[in-house]
Amino acid sequence: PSVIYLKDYEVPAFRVEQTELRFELEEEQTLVRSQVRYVRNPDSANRQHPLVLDGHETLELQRLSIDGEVLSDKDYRRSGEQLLIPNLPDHFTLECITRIEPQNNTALEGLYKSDGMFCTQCEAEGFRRITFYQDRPDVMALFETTIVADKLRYPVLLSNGNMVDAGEEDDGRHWVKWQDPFPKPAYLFALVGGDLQFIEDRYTTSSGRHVVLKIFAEAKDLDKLEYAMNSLKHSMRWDEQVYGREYDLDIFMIVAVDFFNMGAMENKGLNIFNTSCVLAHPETTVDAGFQRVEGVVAHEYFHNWSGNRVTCRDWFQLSLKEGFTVFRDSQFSADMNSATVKRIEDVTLLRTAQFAEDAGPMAHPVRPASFIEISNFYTLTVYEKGCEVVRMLHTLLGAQTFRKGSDLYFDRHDGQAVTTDDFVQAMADVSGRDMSRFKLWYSQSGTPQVSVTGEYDAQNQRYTLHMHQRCPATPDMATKQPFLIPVAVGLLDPQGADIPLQGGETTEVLELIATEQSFVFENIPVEPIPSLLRGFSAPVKLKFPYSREQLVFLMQHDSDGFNRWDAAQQLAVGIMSELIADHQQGRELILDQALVDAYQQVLSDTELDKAMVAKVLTLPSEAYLSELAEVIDVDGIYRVRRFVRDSIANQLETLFLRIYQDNNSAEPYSPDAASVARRSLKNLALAYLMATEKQEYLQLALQQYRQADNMTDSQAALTLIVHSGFAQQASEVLDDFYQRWQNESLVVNQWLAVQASDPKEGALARVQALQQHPAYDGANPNKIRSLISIFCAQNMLNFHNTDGSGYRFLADQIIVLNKQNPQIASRLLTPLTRWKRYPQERSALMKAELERIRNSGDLSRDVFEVLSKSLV
Ligand code: DPP
Ligand code: ZN
Repeated sequence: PSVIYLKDYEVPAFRVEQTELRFELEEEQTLVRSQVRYVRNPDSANRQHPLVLDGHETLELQRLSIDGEVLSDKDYRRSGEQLLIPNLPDHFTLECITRIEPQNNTALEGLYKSDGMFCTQCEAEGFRRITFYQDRPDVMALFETTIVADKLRYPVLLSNGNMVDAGEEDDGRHWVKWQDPFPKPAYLFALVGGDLQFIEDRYTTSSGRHVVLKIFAEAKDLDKLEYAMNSLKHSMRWDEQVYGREYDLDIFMIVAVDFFNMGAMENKGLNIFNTSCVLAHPETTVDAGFQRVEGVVAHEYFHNWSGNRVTCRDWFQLSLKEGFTVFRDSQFSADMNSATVKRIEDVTLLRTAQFAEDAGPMAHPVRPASFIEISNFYTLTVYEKGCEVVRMLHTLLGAQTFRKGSDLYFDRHDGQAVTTDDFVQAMADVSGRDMSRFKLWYSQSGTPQVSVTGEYDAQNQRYTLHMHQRCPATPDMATKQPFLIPVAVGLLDPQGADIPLQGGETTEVLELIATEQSFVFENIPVEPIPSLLRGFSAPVKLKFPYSREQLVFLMQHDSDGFNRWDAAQQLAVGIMSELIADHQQGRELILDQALVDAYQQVLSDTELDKAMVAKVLTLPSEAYLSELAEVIDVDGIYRVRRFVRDSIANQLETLFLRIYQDNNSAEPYSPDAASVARRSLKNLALAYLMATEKQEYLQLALQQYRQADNMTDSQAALTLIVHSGFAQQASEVLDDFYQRWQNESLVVNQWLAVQASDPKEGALARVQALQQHPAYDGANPNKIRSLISIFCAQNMLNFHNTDGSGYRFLADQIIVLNKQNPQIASRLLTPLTRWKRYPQERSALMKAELERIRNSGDLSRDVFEVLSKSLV
């Protein structure tokens, strides 16, 4: 497989004026006829250039004609994934008929079948599995799509834009024609054909356009669509109010499908969603699921402007739409719920998973410089770090100027395919700032590290912060230039109040641009305690030599909610890291009372937001501790985390019981922020109580399991019981849960996940047995994720079993999936790619499995790329 470089970008030799598609959907085959009007691109350097079309090897070419004249196979050349047609006039219409087999498409890219319905996924390069086309985002065209299918089996036939015509044929088939008035690249094309039901609503935009909203699903899921509909309406209003962006068609549709590689897809006017990101009902969906639906519905809707109206020039620019859109959806979710909690959740994901990506073999900049398979770059770096980069622009420019910049960006580039440079240029133009140093965030990989020290000069009432930045080498880039790092800072006096800074503000955004830099604060009457990187103002690792007392002080007093939580994290991480070292040295583990006291204070503070209390009292995860470790000590991390959890549980037992009882309300379920907060605190208390392993708390958990009127409470209890040492009860509730929910596919996924993450010995055998269970389907990505990915990512002790069985198991799965669904296979590889972070014994076993996959035969581009980078 060859490497594709950003530096080699060339404009397409031809542009497309119009794309007409006709699909005949049948059981054994689908015939696709495309009629495309091409014009030679005056911007293309070479006027003799052939037309280069992309087409996957699975395409069976039946007919090719130009302006009505059929081409013979001497008139074109098919090589690999490309079809080249030389000697073309400047204007012509190419007709192409291909035969494809969606029913046998297990990769779930292009046109495929999910549970008997036809659907598509064309981003990034799926359209080439439908017909021969310039499958690149800078080729934008008007699409007209006719779909023909059996009326009884496929009563609903959908595509992008507006439905303009429909009819019936004599043979029981019917047809529908759709027209999309907005030019778009092929990756935004979508088609759906199936026996679907829908709910319908209406929305009037701020300028008075009436929009019909429809959400489609299988009949059995019709009662789970209301929350997504409300989220959609909230998103539409929010985008008008916050970004001045209105919807632009008369209809907006969402379709829920069960077999889907990603979360959802923003196809113009016809979003296609993984059921897991759209279905929600109190009885079957946990709180986090509701929030995910709200966030993903918003994300895909927001893409209508940041992605569709203004799209990417090439796939290196993916973060142009993804980073910006993740930023927009995170602002939306913050507005709809608790901003601080949302920030904590986003930063937790970034610090555990994105920082690990930056420290691993697949490290890449937000705008990668090269790739072998673009599907491998739908990453935490492009999405979450890309979001942080946009957030830094927002922080540096302020909300108002940022909005001017986004307005300019949308106005200037509406209908175009552009680059991240164009985005930053709009921000530079409205602010008058030179953004060249800032742009290093797009081109340099790795997580910058910032060390800070403070110096107080009492005589001159002057406080100085000395900062130093460095960015470790990554496999793709040895040396880095200093970044522009916005560090939001506040200074606390000994009573915990913010000291007013220059201009009367209590938070100042310092701009660290050099390797070493000092920042001076004048008129500081007492030695302050600094609150650094407030709101996590930059995606960096920041170190300041706080004492434990100072961290406790910040936990109690910092006016920045995020930093209060972060102080608790730093305190716990510091204590746990020491304990891990003790464990390695065979010393007795003794928990620093400071942590218990701090937790007790937080639990007793009735003023605090419950969601915050639950976040503060959640110990750093095994994954986060692993990311922070130089060499990952699997057993040490696991044992120490257990020890700390159990010690806290035993010491604060009465307090946890009171918290549990106080928050165990009998009110009917509601997914609003306050109720979510109450349940999260209650279930956290139950988790600590269960850690004591006392019978009475098992009874409490069983009671909650039986009486819960919602999935959040019943699943929390289920997980605690199954993961506890009470084997008898664990197997009873597992059976009961399955009996009750076996017809709800998404709930069954939870049932699989609870077992896959059970840390008790023998987990691998249980996972392997579940693969044979009727509830499992090895072709469905959601099932694979719930069982295999959860086992490998969240069952540390069992996956990393020193006999190598976990690694061997994963490699076996990848070898099968490599042929069946390369995108999923490649994602599953992630835990093994981190082999260099583990001690010799484990790392050798992991590496051997990577090598075994490499030698297993034909590798997909997806798996090949990740393997070859990991085995360097
Ligand atoms: N469907 C993916 C997303 O919305 C890729 N565009 O992020
Ligand atoms: Zn997206």
